[in-house]
Amino acid sequence: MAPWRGRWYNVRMKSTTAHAAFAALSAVSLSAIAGNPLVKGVFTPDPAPFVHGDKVYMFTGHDENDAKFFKMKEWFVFESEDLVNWKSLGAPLSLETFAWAKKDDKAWASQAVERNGKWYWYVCCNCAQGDAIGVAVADRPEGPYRDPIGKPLAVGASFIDPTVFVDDDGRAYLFWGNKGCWYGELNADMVSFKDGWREIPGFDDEKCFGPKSVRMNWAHGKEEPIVSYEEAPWVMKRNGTYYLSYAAGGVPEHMAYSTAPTINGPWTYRGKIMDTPHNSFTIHGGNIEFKGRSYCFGLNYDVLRLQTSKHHERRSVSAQEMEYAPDGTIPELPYFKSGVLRQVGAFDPFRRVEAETMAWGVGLKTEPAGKGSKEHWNQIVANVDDTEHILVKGVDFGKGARTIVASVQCLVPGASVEVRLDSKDGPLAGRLELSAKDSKFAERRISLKGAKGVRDLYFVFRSREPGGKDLLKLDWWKGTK
Ligand code: FUB
Repeated sequence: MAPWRGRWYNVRMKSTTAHAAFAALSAVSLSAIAGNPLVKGVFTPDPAPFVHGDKVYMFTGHDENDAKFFKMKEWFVFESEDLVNWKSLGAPLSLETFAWAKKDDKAWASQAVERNGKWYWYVCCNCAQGDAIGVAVADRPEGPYRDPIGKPLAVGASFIDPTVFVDDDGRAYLFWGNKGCWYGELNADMVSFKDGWREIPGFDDEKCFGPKSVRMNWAHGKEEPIVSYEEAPWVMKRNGTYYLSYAAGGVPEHMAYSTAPTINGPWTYRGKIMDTPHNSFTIHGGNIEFKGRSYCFGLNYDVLRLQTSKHHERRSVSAQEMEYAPDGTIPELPYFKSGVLRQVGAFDPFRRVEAETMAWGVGLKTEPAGKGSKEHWNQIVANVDDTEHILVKGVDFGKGARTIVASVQCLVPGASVEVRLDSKDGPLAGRLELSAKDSKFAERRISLKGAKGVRDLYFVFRSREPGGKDLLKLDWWKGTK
């Protein structure tokens, strides 16, 4: 762990001012956050979105449920066609994938890219020699991933937060670093450097990375200057201009960006993308173009706020649309808020839909379908308690759906699944009662009434007696006409 982490992060978290600010945000209402955060069943920091065909894959870290500071051991993948309903593909990558990685809590930020049919996932973690960048490769975004080189790709102080960029001419580059931004061109194999790496000159230069700020160092009891570039680089290109966005200004961080006419610079500071949010410590973003619109991904703490007003590093990915100004600059965005993300296209219910595809599912867990299964991408929904629900947004039933067939396993006889429309207390379209004879996974048919047009679809789970826990497991569902 780089020394600044211990110094700044720990000290900040003990600050009563910080606690008071977080406490003020404690009352996040459930219904208010149907869009952001994008994933509710698991804490997911450091999003790295990647557009592939008509889907967005999102590679994230994993803040453990009991994390106080960063407690991160694995990385997740999610997939979406509409940016609002996300399917978990599980956690195909962990510190265990890399024999050389220390098995500690530092599975920090990552990014993956597809090239020539292979998926390359760049991560950072600790190794015996210090901070390391590693790479894993797979044939599919959901894995399985393996370490193709059996050693770190790069090792050095503050070597964290890799971001990979493939230019129009096919040349690929890796950028990374905290308090310094290093980069190097990758060979066509994507797992070695062509010519080593170098630091972006003048990373501490205000022209390059923006104004320096001053922060109170609680440990030293005085204000100290903070360099402008902090960490979390993200490289992209638009209309021939290279954009480098990054977390800036020390912690709590804001998001800023610089542009350059070539991948080798010179970089010119262009401004803030997002100001320091009052409830956040880190900010870690990535930008994509999807179906004709531009998006900025990042994180917030809104799922944590449903549980406690105390600050812990339990973060959740969020996103919002952004529009470039005609001159290519990025107007400053407000912090990621609930409900601001528009669904891109309606959801088709007349196909097998994995139950872990959802816009909402607080309290539910997704887990691999088979215990100890290597097919971690085949997830099911578990940990289902009375009144919890799955929301699938903007489902297009067209002229009408007659039934939903669902693969369900009953764990508590008397549990039921209600199919509701528009809200979790909305019109009841159908109900499935479960009994002791349903104790194995099997397809069950739910007759529907009124499921027509584009509606929000809710699966609401109930127990016979109020407050029942761990009622059932749900694998997939499918509408029929
Ligand atoms: O998630 C752990 C670390 O926090 C990341 O590597 C940084 O970018 C910050 O988000």
